[in-house]
Amino acid sequence: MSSKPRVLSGAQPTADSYHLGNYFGAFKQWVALQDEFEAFYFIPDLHAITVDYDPKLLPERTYIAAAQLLAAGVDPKRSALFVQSHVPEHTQLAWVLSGITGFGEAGRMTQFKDKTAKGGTDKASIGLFTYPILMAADILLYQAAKVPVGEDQRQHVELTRNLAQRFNHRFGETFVVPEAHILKATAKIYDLQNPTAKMSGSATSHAGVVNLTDDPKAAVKKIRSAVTDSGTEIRFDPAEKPGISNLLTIFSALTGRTITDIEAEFAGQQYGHLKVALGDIVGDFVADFGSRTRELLDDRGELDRILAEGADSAREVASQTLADVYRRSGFVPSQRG
Ligand code: AQP
Repeated sequence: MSSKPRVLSGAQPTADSYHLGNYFGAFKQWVALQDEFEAFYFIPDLHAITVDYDPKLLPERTYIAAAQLLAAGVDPKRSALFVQSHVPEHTQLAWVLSGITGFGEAGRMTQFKDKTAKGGTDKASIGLFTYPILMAADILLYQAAKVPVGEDQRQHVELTRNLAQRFNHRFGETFVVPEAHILKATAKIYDLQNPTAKMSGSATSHAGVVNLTDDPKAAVKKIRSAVTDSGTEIRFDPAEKPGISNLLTIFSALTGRTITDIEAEFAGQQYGHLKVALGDIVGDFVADFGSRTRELLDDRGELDRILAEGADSAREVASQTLADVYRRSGFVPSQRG
């Protein structure tokens, strides 16, 4: 077993593709952390069923998720890549943690409030309400020191820290208390049509969401039609110019260039010039990403093999943590192993 600290993160298979927000907010960091950490990355299919979903679509979406994570650079030789439902310890630990989570505490999670804002809480599932407890179990099972996520997940990681500390205090030192790892520059990528809302897979319209396997022409069109701000100056100013600032963030993240450098290149030019240049960059990116994803999807046997190996590595760690938790919780050990 590795002596490196551990890192864990997941991304839900709730759409036919991940989007640029997932890529920059999460996946780029996942890939960067693979050397320094023992990495566990997973596809949270159990989380995906907490909202209305089609069970006929879920298997394909799970394979697409796996292929896209590999295409993004998750390396199965260095990281365990697995499907959440293949590791039953996640739900087992979540139940134990639900016993030490306050109802009021769970009720303060803003993502639940956001996700139920439209339909109301009466229509929401209990699963959506307790989702952060399952997420805490996801993280704590692996004794993860760091959790690379976008800004929207900060509060959930904070809850996880509280639960870890509470359990450790009541039952003895059991869990590593994890930290969120959030890259400031790309912590929140915004919807191109509504640049004050986050780019989201469940947006009602995908006109402002660039999916990683969008048809390149469609992606170029989305960038060219992005909502921009009043004025003409191309300057990074999220408060006054959220639309242009979002485009500059994406430009910088895709090219590795600094925002200052990009501002200097476009000094004195119109918004349209920036959009055309960025459209071309995004078009090339999705063309390349899409073809790599399709190639990976063509070999289901290999995807199954990678996911099975990932689940084996995950269970090795998860089963030990759960056994420790059960023992500390006072459960009589099963004699059947
Ligand atoms: N717009 C975003 N900017 C930066 N990071 C983002 N993430 C999501 N949207 C952005 C990060 O991506 C990872 C995976 O997210 P998720 O699939 O678990 O769920 P989510 O945060 O709820 O993402 P979506 O797209 O909004 O999905 P829906 O709407 O379907 O639930 C996380 O690390 C997240 O922070």
